[in-house]
Amino acid sequence: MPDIVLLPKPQAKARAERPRLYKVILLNDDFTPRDFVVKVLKAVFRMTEAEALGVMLTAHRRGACVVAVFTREVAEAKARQATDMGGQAGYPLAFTTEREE
Ligand code: TYC
Repeated sequence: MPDIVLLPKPQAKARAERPRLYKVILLNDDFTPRDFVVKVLKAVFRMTEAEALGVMLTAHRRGACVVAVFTREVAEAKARQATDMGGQAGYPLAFTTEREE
């Protein structure tokens, strides 16, 4: 049996920290048709008709609704893509992102 046992140097961090998450938020407006909002939610966020309808109605009634949560890059890309779909159709539809606490 050896007298001295060499152990591997402990790592500063045992594993990587979890990445911060960002909410994508749908904002209400007075001009974008309801069915267009539902179409965008289904296309960009892969929601079912019922899910998209629920999110759209919550934003319509309360002013805003959290759509989903992603890492920062994905949240920003999806918010931009969804906002651009509205812009290309001539609507002021807007999605924002917000860091989760
Ligand atoms: N308020 C819009 C209307 O009455 C519909 C709408 C809902 C628009 C949700 C945006 O995020 C939104 N036509």
